[in-house]
Amino acid sequence: MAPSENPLGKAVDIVGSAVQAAKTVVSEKVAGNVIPGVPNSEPPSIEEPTQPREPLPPKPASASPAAVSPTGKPTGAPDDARAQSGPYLTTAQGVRLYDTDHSLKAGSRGPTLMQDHHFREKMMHFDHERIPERVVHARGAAAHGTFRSYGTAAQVTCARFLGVDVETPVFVRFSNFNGNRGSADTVRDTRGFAIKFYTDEGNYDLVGNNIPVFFIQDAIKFPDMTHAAKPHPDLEIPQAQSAHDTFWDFVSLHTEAQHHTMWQMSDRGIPHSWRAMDGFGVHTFRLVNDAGETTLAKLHWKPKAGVHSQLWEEAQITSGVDPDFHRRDLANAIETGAYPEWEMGIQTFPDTEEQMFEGIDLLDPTKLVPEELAPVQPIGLLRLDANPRNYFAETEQVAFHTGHFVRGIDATGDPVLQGRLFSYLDTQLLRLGGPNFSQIPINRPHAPVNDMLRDGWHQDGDHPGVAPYRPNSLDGGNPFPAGRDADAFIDVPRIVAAGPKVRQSPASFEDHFSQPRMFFASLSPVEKDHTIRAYTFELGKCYEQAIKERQLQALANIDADLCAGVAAGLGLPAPGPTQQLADVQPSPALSQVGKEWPTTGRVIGIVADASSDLDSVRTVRDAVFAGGMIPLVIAPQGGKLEGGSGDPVVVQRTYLTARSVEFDAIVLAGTPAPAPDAMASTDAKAGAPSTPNLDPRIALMLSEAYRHCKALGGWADSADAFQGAGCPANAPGIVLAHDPSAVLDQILGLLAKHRVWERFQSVSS
Ligand code: HDE
Repeated sequence: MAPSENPLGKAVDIVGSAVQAAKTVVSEKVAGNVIPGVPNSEPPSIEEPTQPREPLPPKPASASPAAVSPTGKPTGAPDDARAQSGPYLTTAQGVRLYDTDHSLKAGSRGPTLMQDHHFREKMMHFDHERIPERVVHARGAAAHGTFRSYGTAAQVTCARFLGVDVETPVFVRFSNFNGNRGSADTVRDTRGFAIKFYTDEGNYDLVGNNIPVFFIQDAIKFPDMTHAAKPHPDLEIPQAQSAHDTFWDFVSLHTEAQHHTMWQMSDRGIPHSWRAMDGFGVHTFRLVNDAGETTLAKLHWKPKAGVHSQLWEEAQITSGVDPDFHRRDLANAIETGAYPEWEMGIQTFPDTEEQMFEGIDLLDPTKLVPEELAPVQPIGLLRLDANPRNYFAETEQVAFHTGHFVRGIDATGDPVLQGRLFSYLDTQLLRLGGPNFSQIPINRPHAPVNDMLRDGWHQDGDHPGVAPYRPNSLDGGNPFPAGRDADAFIDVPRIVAAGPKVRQSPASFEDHFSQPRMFFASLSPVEKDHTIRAYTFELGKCYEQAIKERQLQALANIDADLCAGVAAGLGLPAPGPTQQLADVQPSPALSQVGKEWPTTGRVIGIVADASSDLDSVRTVRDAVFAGGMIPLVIAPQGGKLEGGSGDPVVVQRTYLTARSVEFDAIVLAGTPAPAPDAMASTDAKAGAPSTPNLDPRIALMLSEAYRHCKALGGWADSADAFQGAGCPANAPGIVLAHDPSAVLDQILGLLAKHRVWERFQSVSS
């Protein structure tokens, strides 16, 4: 394969521009011999550097916000204009300093002098380094990229960024709804999927989730819902989990939450990675075309990698072994050039007075429209290709707002969307310290801004003119309102039905059970098993019987088998339904099992030691890399394995640092004998002692990967390893052959289906 065709092309392209040391790193990476994730663009020296030099260049796979002014003008400034500059340590005022290790004291034994301006400034800044974390979606990470539109939505919207072949820069932040900023990535939760499009008509934010419905039907319930999901207020436990009494107390009473809760209990609540996760705008939006015609639409993101989840045990292990699993996965994929991609799609509906489609109320955010009734039409491709250079400046300070629309896209009366239109601006005032957050570099529009907004905390603009008001003559009348011909935003003049002022929802919002019933009926048997287990686990962690019984009643109104399965696990009787169960058609599109997807970007562990045939290891490693995947060599110790006819093989994980959860598939170059540091009887990670000729940590790794239905394989004498780990060699998804390339071929076939589900019999039907 020519370098330019390599799916990891970026790693190849950057060789020319990086500094010499980074070149070494990249070219080794091209050979598949180095892993992504090194901290900087240049390896450090062992001795502390003493020669003054400019700051190191950033890592090639990262980018910073565009060089535009606070009012959207391109500044032409270099990419690193906002970075630290100069070889010398200075104060914030640019004054060079000769020492930052000692405060200024009256003699070496003190006391410290009040006049120490450097100490005062350093401490003052440190004391104010934190800003309030997001009240929800605090845990997250982000990447830069591009959205290229196909033009297929141009008939229904005049939004220019959705025209034919228009390319728009984006910044995308993924998040967990529930946990604090420091919580683990892989907990059971709803994931945020928020996108800022820097369009040439102004910024458009699409602030969505990986679940197409929401817990509530009215924004006024959001504080209640959030308080219930968060840790209990007395002891602040449990962190980042819904398996506790207050959550189930609320959702079992507030039954409109049942549909969202069901998605969260399904495999969708534990995505394998953000790049294998759907995104949904949730609400119905109103699109407007150039002729002023309107269409209602739901917005979707479909990952090219397919939707893929962790198993529950895998997620729990990952939370401990690598709490940063999702953010690391995203950054590593980008760094290796396996750029994550999603196709954007729309479901469209006629903008009728009732705003209903096939009996589904389009303003009810607890309802989805099955794809079989309204197909998702692809309208563009999102690709993420650069990591942030500074987490705080970009990921923490990015401010999304559901009201950041561009012309051609407008709100509907969905009561949750209406409330969000207030909340997102309000929250930025506290988090980002005032009304000028849109001037923070990551939030700056790339379109000209002339807003007559003035002053306030952190004002970064330097506005000339004397008349920031309209009408004026002193500034020559500037700025002028734009007419329709000058692409002004369109407020759709929709008739608002007259009626009494009331606090109530429409009658159509009262059905809380038919769609969760449809969702459960659409799952494959293995997905049903997982969902039943998840409910059983979560309710099993509640202390109050009344709450369990109440939730069982809600499940009885959804599906008898689901209710019976959970009740059996809880040791409680399964109640019968209290209302007529709806007659529902399954929607096969809701299941994530049974399809095939590209294997690009998947991680394959290769276990080898000094006794292995290293040429076979090189062959497999290079083939994995050439296929756009990430090979990681796992050996007894770090360093390199020498032997055979090629370069030494770089070891990326050791038996001690590796854990099965990191790999989508594992292959063995033989049976790895116990390494010198193996402590079968005392090392908690070692698991139960197995056969004497197998390292116990590899035994644990294989048995976990086996239970998690991962593709496994090996050559040479690796059959012994599987036997020693208790994995039947003839089980589905264990590939044993003499030819390593043949093993890999079969492994890739299995990987395309994500998991070897047929390894175990499902309980559900
Ligand atoms: Fe949010 N939500 N939300 N939300 N939401 C926030 O805004 C809110 C809702 C979502 O990466 C906050 O800047 C209310 C639905 C994401 O920065 C806050 C209601 C959906 C993110 C807020 C909702 C979301 C947020 C907290 C009910 C899916 C993270 C910090 C009316 C369609 C964005 C912030 C990021 C963040 C309020 C409901 C998704 C407090 C009041 C429905 C992905 O303003």
